[in-house]
Amino acid sequence: MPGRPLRLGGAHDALSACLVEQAGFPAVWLSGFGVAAAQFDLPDANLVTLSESAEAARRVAAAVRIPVVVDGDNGFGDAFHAARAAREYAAAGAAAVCLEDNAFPKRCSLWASAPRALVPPEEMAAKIAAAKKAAEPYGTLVIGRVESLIAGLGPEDALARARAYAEAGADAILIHARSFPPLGEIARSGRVPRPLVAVPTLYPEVPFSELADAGFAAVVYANQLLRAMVRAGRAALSLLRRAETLSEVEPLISPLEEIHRLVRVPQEWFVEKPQHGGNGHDARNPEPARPNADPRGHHAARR
Ligand code: SPV
Ligand code: MG
Repeated sequence: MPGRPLRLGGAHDALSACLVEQAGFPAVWLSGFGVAAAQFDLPDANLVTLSESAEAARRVAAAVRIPVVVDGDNGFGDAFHAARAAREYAAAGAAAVCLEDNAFPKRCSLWASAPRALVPPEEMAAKIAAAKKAAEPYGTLVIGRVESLIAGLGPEDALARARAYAEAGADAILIHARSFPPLGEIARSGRVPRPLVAVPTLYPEVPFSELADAGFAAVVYANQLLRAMVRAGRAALSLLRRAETLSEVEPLISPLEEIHRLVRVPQEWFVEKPQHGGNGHDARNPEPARPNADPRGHHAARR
């Protein structure tokens, strides 16, 4: 009987990664799409540099204790670049780095009609091997990501690439897809000799239990938090633009205390002291203290 896949919550910065952690996800996916959109207002097309992306990874890894899986896009070039990227992410504290076989510059997999090209499988296998060698001393895993189904190359190409990347040293294989049937077939075939990862953004109707039954080891919810934040933010801003008092907006926004707690302000600095004789004010907190609050302001260990 297959086990239950690990659910990875997608984040785009340190604060969103904290939300993922506090929601109870066992690991966070640092989304390239999300970092480009949220931190740079850019499309997901290799416009964010390795330094910028590694810095984002460093901030996220410092902010949470759950493992951080960093989306390393296509490794920014050939095997030399992939090795450097893997080392930078590993040094930043990534538990795993995911590298995809899109040619540089990449086009986001979620764009239905964008022109796209994959690097040849042998070249990608060499990139995976180089990344693995660079990441290994840090204990960082490498996920090989196959884009054949996104690029219209079919399940046989996807399977051949998955097996080649596993052979080259990938610890897990992510096969991206527009729809579930061809991917489900590959997963059920049992012919990929590594744990399989799914990103169901484009087949959201497929139940989690079906992904589990097909044998997936992990499922990435890559951008749902970003999209939730955009929708919630727009609703609050729309009201804010018209409101007579700020109080009208309060039901749509988090209490200040919640933000103070998220960034670990010492509780005694923001919880109101009871007035002498008592004024009936209830200074209890709206939610429990952050489980990973560290009095030194940083985390000694993350994994
Ligand atoms: C990301 O979150 O950046 C991903 C998943 O790579 S996707 O955007 O679906 O390609
Ligand atoms: Mg990405």
